[in-house]
Amino acid sequence: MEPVEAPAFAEKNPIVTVQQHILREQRRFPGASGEFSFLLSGITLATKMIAARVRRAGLTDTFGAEGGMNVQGEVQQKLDVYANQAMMHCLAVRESVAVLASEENEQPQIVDEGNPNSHYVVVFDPLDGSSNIDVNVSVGTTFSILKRADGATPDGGHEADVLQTGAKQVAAGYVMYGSSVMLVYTCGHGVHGFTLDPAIGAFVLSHEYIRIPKQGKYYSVNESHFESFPEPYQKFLTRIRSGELGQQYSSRYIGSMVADFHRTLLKGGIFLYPPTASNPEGKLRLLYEANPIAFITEQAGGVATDGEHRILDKVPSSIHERTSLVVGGQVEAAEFARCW
Ligand code: AHM
Ligand code: MG
Repeated sequence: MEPVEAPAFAEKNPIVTVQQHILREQRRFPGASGEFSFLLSGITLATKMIAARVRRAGLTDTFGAEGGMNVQGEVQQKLDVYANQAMMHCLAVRESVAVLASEENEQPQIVDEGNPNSHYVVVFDPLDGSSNIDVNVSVGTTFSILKRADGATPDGGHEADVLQTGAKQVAAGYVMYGSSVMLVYTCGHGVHGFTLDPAIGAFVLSHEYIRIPKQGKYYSVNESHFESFPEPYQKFLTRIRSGELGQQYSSRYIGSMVADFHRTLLKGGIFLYPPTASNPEGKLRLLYEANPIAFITEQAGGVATDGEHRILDKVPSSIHERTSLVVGGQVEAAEFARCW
């Protein structure tokens, strides 16, 4: 084998880590200081810590419930607690972070009280789908990054900082702890995916400029609630099952939003969590589940609504507010809209 010069090797085998990618993205913004990439490195560090724990879950007595309830009255899983602590810790030490809000905390947390250099608000679900942990099913972390709201003060303006529409997100993403660990994010310039290379401990660019296919083969919904779905959802599901969209669709439902969405993003189709009898507003949370997914969906060329309205335009009134969610490719979304 011919010896390869170092620069030539780098050109032929360009490894781009998520940090390099963010720095590259940042150059688009004149005056960017690097603080945003440092913030993102808090998320990559925390999610690598979570990934390591998830991988060893059965070995380290971290399966099962912690015993406590979170703010929504659900039993907290041990890994939920760990994931929340990892995210809170890794982000709180980033100077640029002003406010942190988590599914696991009732109130947003103010970081580094009053620091004028803190511009960012990070809202996240540290471990979504955690009821799946005990059976080794994929789970994920979702996050949404906002700039502090105009006029918000360091001493108590934090509700206004968090309660912004999804259209104001400056970046959003998720990490999926699946057969491999993947980070998918957008800063508003396309959607990019990075796979964690366990050999080097870095997220490496593996999916650049992801586009959701115009039409896919799968629909994804918890059909056990079919009878209580509003009529347009029933009509749509009946049509999609009967081949009226010009092809036979298959059903796929994991019950872990990040995993169900990730498949929809890469393979196309539609994911729905409609209002149901037990969750008349929908089950998923607007700020840290629906908003990041909607931002990614739109950046990938898809459509994200609550059934009737664009998710990113919804004005939140509380931090843990729930919403219905319909995300998918252009063909499925157009057909869904026709069912109203
Ligand atoms: P969680 O935040 O308590 O983990 O719940 C959210 C999860 C989503 O990941 C998933 O889409 C949904 O709950 C599944 O709900 P269901 O079991 O009602 O289908
Ligand atoms: Mg959740």
